[in-house]
Amino acid sequence: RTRIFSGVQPTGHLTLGNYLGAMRRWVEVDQHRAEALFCVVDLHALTVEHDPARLRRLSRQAATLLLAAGLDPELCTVFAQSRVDEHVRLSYLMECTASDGEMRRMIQYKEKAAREQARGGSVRLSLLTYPALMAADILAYGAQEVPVGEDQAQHVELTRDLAVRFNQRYGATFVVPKATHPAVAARVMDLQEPTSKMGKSHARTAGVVYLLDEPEVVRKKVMRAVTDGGSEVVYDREERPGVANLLDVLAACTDGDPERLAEGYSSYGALKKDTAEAVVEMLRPVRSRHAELAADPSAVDAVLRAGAERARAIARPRVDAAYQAMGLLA
Ligand code: AQP
Repeated sequence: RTRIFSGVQPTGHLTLGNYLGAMRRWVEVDQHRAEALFCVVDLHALTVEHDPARLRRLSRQAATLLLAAGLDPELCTVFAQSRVDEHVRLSYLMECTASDGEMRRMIQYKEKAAREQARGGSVRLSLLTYPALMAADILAYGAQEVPVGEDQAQHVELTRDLAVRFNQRYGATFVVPKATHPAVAARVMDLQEPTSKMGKSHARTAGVVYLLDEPEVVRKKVMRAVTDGGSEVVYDREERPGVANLLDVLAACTDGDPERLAEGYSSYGALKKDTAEAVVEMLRPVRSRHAELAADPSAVDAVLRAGAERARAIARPRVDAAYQAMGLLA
């Protein structure tokens, strides 16, 4: 059976980008067709400035939202990264497989390092080595597929390189994984700045739709989305990124095709209105299920604990094998 691994970082409240780019497919497709593991990657959240109490809250909220969105612990494994030591154990071996130059080339590193510096903070060393931990996350489980948004493609590509290099040098140990992306909305853009991706840790929140935003807030954010010069509704991601983003979101929410949808609109206002309603309707059941689950945090915690145990059992033999293959007295 195909094995799948993916995760979300509790660096902020989960967004429409996380949902359309990743979570929705995990729920609707991946958990049904494969042996799937989904992780709140809380160690990754330590790569940027953080507050311990907030991190704990956001991690619990992210786990609750994964379940609220429809991940079923009977069908898949849901857990927190920090509860399975194998991630960190393998991460060190990945640091010893990767080169410094490879890490420095990562777009996310360059962007986030610049952001941390602009905020006047220092750049944590772990931000540079983040891809080694992410490679460990994936390779520990022998995952063949990694369903992610487009922004993660470069990290998965590096994971593939590390798996191949390790296997060639130390013997066949890892499955070489591949990234999969949704057909539409693989990169949801910020509504106020449609040339950058919608991100949960952005300081300016007006262009970011959070999964737990009230319907009125969602409507307001979508209605105020930046559109482009001109007034014709055409699908052109290069020249008309704002309108294209709305069409992508509407298409994703309604299982439509963005180019075909564009033909049905003669004004930006109508497009925004329909997009806002489609997003509100799509998120409605997630919000209400989240409210139910959040009322009983111990039940969510029990899911995470059982998930971590299952995950550990899958990861341990492969990570042990990697230690031996590298010549450690494992
Ligand atoms: N805008 C997006 N469009 C499509 N997919 C997206 N993903 C994230 N943003 C978009 C996908 O969601 C999954 C989890 O993402 P993450 O937690 O690794 O990253 P993030 O939400 O971008 O959060 P960060 O790192 O805290 O980011 P910034 O600093 O940008 O706000 C992944 O599969 C990701 O591809």
